[in-house]
Amino acid sequence: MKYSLPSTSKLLDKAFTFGVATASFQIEGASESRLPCIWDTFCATAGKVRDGSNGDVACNHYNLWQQDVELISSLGVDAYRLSISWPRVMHKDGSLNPQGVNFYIGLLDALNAKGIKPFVTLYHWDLPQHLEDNGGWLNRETAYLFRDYADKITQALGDRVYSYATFNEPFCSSYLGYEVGIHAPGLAKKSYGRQAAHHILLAHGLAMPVLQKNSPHSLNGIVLNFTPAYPLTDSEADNTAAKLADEYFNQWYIKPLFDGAYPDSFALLSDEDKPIIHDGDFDIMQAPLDFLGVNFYTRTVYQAAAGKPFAEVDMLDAPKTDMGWEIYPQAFTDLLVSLHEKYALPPVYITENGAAMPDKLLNGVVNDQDRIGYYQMHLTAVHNAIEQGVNIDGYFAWSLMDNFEWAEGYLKRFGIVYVDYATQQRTIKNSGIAFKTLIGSR
Ligand code: IFM
Repeated sequence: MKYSLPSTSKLLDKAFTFGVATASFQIEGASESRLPCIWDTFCATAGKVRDGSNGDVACNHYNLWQQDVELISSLGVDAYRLSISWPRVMHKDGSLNPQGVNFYIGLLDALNAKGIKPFVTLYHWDLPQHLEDNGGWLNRETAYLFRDYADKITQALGDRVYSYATFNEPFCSSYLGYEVGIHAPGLAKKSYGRQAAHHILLAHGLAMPVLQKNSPHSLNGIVLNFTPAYPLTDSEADNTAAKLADEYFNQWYIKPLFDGAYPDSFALLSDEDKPIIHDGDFDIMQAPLDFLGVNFYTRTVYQAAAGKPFAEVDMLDAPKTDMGWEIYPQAFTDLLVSLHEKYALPPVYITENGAAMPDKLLNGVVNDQDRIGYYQMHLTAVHNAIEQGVNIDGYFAWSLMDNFEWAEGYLKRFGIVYVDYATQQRTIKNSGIAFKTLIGSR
C-alpha cells in the first residue's frame, strides 16, 4: 500500500516536511489538571455535542503521551503538529502553571530527541472559560491577554519549537463560535462573529513580534482554513454569489494579514454588524509571516438567491466523506494557485488535510480504502499546485489519531490511527501504513 506521485515531485524530496496533526482539547483529556475552557462549558450544555460527550478523557494523551510519541515516530514523519492548551499552562492570575508547562516540555523534548520537528499552535479553540466570562473574543482585552500568554509560554519553551502558529482557523472560532453558535461559546449574532474575527486577527498581529523576539529561529505564522466557493452555473448572478461567499468565509481572514483591509463586501455589512476597528489595527495584523498554514477539506457550491447575497447548494450526487463534505480535490489545487496569485505568500505548509470515514476495526485491521483514495487525490492536488508555481514546503495529515471532533463528539473518525476509546488501544489504519510507506520511500 503506497500513495503514488511522479518521481520528480517535490513531495518526494527529503526536504519536504511530512507530518501528522492534533490539537490539545481533542486528544489530551485530563481536564481536572487544567482550568476549565469554553469547550468544557459547551459540552456540558445539553444538545450542543451530538453524542453528549466531552473532552474529559478524549484519547488520554496527557497520560499516554510517551507511547504516542513512539507511535508518531513509528510512522516515520518529519514533524508533529500539536497545540498548547492555554488553560493548562496559565493560572487565572496570568502566571504560568509549571505543571502544565512541564507536560509540554517533556513532550517537546521527547519529539526533538527522536528528530521530529514540533509545529506548535498556540490557540486551537480552547479559550479559558474565565476569559469568556469577561467577554471572550468580543472583548478587545482578550487580544492583549493572548499576547501575554504567547510571551510567557514561548519564553518558557525556549528553543524546543520548530514552528509556532498563533491561531488555528480564526474562521471557526469566530464564525462557528460567535456568529452561528454551533461551536463554543455558542453565541449567534452576525456582529459578534465579525467582532470576534477582528479581535482574533488583532491578537495574531500582536503576538507575532513577540514570537519573533522570543523564538527568532522558529518559523512563525498562522494557520487559516479555506473552503473554496464555486458558482453552480456560469451565470453572472451565481458567479457574484460565489464571489461574495468567498469573501465572507475565506478572504475575510487572510486579506487583512496581507493587504491590510477586509474584502470589498465589508461595505455590505450594516453599521450594526461592522466590527469596531481602531486606527492602526491593520498595521498590527500585517506583521510579516515566516509561513502560512493552509487547512483544506472540501469546497462549497453557491447560487444566487432572492433576499440574500448567496445560497449554498447541496451537491446531492457528489462523493462525500462521513462528515457529508464533498470530495473535490481540484478545489485544493485551485485554492493554492489562487492564494499564490492574490497574495505575496511566504512558504506555505498544508497544516491539515484529511477525511472522516466510517471506519471498522476488523481482526486488528482498518482497511480504509476510502480514506486512502482521499489522500491519494489530495496529495496529487498539492503536487499539481507546486507544479503551477506555489511554494509549498510541507503537508500534515489530519489527524494522527481519531479524536474529539467538536460538535460531532466521537462519532467522526479523522485519524490515520484508529482509537478504541474503551481501551485506548491505537491501531494504525491502512491509510497510515500507506503514509508511512510514502514517507519512507523518499
Ligand atoms: O478536527 C478539526 C480540527 O480541529 C480543525 N480543522 C478541521 C478538523 C476537522 O473538522
